[in-house]
Amino acid sequence: MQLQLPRNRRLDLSRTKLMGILNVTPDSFSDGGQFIGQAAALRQVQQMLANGADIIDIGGESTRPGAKDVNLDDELARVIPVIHSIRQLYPDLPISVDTSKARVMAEAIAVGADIINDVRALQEPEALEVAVAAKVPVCLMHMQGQPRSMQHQPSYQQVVQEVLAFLQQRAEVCIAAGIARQQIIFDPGFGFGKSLAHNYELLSAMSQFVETGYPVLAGMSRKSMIGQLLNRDVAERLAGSIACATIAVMKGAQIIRVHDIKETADAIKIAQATKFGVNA
Ligand code: YH5
Repeated sequence: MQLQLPRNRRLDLSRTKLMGILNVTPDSFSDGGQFIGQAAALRQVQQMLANGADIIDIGGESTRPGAKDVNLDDELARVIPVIHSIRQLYPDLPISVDTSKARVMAEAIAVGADIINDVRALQEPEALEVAVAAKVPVCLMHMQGQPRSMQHQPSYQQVVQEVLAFLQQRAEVCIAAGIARQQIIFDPGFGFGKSLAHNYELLSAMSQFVETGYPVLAGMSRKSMIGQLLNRDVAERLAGSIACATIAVMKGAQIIRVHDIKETADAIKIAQATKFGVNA
């Protein structure tokens, strides 16, 4: 299984890939402006790569529970210069852009992004068209509601069936519009309109997502499914995050999206050795 990236590059998914999170929201790089934030972002990328990241995921919209929408110009100003300079420094590095806005997708791809990572599964105006034209891989994520209010009263009859059905339906829409089936990634969307119990039902059922034949991305790093279960603040969630990543890999997830690359890379190596043997 491999994704086709621009400029004839490929991303092989026969071994789990680690996606490193690079937030370029003002709360993460707190000068609000260009230069300090830019340099800090590049240092963080360098460190994530040294620690074993395979993909860097760059996002400028806070989609944490309760977060407000970001306007287009702010998101562009945060994300595009950073992607542009990362691409100049690392010509072959797989870069994904975490956005729902068509303009951000288009400009990000123009400056070198390789993958669209959309928590709204290409449902915003023109997003599907941009993705079709770009021919890049797309990660379709499930979310119930919108970030501002999604954790107020998450409700499902059968969370696993409903999330799977949503992703399958979005995949069919994408394929009908011209996206290649082999370029679609599924993501159950941990924490996006899900209760604690819903999140663990989805993790438990990860194999069902893998059995669809689409590559699966799992993003649980530092989320409240860890904090709530363990009663840990964000800064104390590393062990829980590693446990979640390990379980996802054992159940077949191909891409794991995390903050803590070095520690998660070790855990993934253990999981891979267990699954495929130490010599494989
Ligand atoms: C995801 O799961 N998540 S942004 C709240 C936290 C910690 C982390 C402290 N983008 C995903 O990372 N893209 C985000 O509590 C994503 N899958 C994909 N594909 C939210 C996030 C976070 C939120």
